[in-house]
Amino acid sequence: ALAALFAVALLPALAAPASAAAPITTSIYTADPAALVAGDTLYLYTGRDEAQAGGTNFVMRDWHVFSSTDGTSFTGHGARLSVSSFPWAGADAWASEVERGADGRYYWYVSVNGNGPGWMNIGVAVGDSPLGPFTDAKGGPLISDSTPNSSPLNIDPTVFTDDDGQVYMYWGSYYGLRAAKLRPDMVTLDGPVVTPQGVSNFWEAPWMFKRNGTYYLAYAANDSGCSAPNYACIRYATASNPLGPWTHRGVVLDQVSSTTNHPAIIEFKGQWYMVYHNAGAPGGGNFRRSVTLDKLYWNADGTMQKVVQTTG
Ligand code: FUB
Repeated sequence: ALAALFAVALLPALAAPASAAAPITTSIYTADPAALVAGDTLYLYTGRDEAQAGGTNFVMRDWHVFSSTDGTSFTGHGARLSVSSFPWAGADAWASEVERGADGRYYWYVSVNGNGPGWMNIGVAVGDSPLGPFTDAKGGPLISDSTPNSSPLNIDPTVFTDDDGQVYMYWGSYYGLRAAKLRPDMVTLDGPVVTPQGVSNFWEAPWMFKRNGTYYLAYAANDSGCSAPNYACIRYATASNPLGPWTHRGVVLDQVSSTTNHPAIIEFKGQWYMVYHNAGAPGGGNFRRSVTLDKLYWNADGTMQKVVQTTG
């Protein structure tokens, strides 16, 4: 259903990027990036688009890892997690994110279709290194349709650890952003699911981070103020508390050549990056997307400059 919503639209000339940044790989189609810095390495965790040319829906079975030591060239490490890693799941390896726990292990939160417990769920796997191997950490969904106050669509987890060690997770779609604290075990909710306030036109794909004491939440929006019908731009909001209330700050990435988009914003070796996806690779499309990245720059007042999409 989500795919159908995004299936057809034309880019208006005004909002279309002049060119698309180079993909991190052209060996496979990749989507929904999450970024993690560990040591001197930038890791990107992505989904894989396997739709045939002209396909009209997502075909996504596993999640892949890429790494870079310079923020420019990436090494592929193959599929490190798949739908079959979760015995309770059945399909749809949608957006994910990896967070390091206080125990030094790496927790990979995923959107995945349940084989019984709900449509889309949040699952979590764990591994001892950024490359895994990863195994199901909970034996069932962390979030499902039966979770009190769950989102209308339980997808797109972003997990953030504050300076005091408290871990938060945000997720959702169809304008249903949700958030909850996680216990130090990284796999159990710590308190109720809440609905953050003040996040204008939230659609999906939240990405949470903190800079200079301010909390930032970037996300895909698809309102007419920033994108053509059925396309997305990336808006962002700031807050002085991790659960809000949030203040909308504007568009940080205009719409791209794919209907969906999904941000990861990270500092690596002193340079900030916007990691996202588009349909720019050869043979690409709305269901054959490619992850790419561009440099992101800050204004003195803590707002983000709109990302310039380059030719890479
Ligand atoms: O890739 C499948 C879904 O499309 C993701 O979960 C959303 O963020 C959007 O990119």
